[in-house]
Amino acid sequence: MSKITRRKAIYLGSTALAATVAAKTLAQPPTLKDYASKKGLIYGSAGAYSKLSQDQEFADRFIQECAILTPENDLKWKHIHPQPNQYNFSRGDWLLKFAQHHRLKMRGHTLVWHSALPNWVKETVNSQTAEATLRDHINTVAGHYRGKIHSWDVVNEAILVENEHPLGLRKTPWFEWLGEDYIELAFRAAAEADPNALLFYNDYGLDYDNNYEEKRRNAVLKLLERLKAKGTPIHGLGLQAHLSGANTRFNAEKLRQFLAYVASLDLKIMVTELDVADQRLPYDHLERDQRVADVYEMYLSTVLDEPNVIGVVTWGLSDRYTWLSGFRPREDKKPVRVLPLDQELKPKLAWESMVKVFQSDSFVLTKPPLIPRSRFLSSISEIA
Ligand code: 9MR
Repeated sequence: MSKITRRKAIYLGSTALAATVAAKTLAQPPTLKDYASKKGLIYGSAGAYSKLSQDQEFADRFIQECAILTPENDLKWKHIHPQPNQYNFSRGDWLLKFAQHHRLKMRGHTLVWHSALPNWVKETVNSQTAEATLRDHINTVAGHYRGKIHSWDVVNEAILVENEHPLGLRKTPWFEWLGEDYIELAFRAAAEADPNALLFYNDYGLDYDNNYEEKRRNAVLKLLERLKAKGTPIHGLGLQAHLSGANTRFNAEKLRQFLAYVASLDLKIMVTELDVADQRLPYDHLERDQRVADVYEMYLSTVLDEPNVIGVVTWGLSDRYTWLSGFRPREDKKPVRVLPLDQELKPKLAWESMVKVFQSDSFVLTKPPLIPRSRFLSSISEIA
């Protein structure tokens, strides 16, 4: 409510309603999206149709905290393209309306992934039909949401170094049918279908200082370099950032260098799926929340130092709904505490850490000097 309207409400304050509305508006404290936007960043969360449409209290909180929504599952192949000639946009459309109505932007997740594929894909597609199938899907889905999507995760998780491909590529069905070109093809098709969306490559396991993630970072960089060299319409790298509170192998300088290289390819960066698993952390809430919060702070203060980073999306907003409850449960079977808000939708220390980083001037947006490329990137043969 603007100042004038607020004053008017108090002046007309004979009605209890006006007073209540004014008090409520005045009492509304800033939220993550407000702190982020003061730094020129966008903050949001993944959310599912099944939760946002059923849980009003959660949906209300979601729109207070978030400026962008990523459909957690509802745009994946399995849900949106359940049969070869059948598309189901109902849940995606509901989420888009919800976002638009509450002035949130929407991300698109995801056009090409090896997972969440409906059975018909593996049963009926072959190397002769794969290109047409992929093009049809991208044209139809990205075309349906043309002009409405902030950024698409066009290709998700195309790197898997243990597959021992010389370039570190994952042997997904699309790769088996079309070779590496499926990636470029997907970006070109997405650019045609929605010329206004930012087009992202999205992947996990790029965060920690160990050999495995070092190989993954190298493979991702090389992939991005090849795509850029071919003039592929790609605009950014999505860092999923599924972190772990128990992992101590964090090296701010290495991660910062990696991001500087990505930025030097003229790519934006977005944290797309941030959460901090609490397996192997103490049960005690204070201790656990503190460690989880420290990881949020450590990670974000490093990543937000890179000026090409445009936003942060957490993979869920509240511990009430998180994939980690099922996929990374605690050993003691107690509820996980991995997101900014607790199950009651109250801010936790993780929320405070995020605010602290968004408010901080310590990331002063200066690029560190790049170390020579030869020292940073291992040779192609070292990737696999
Ligand atoms: O959180 C998502 C979970 O509900 C789904 O069952 C799963 C399979 O579709 O995908 C989860 O989200 C994943 C995301 O789409 C890609 N990066 C990893 C995420 C966590 O597994």
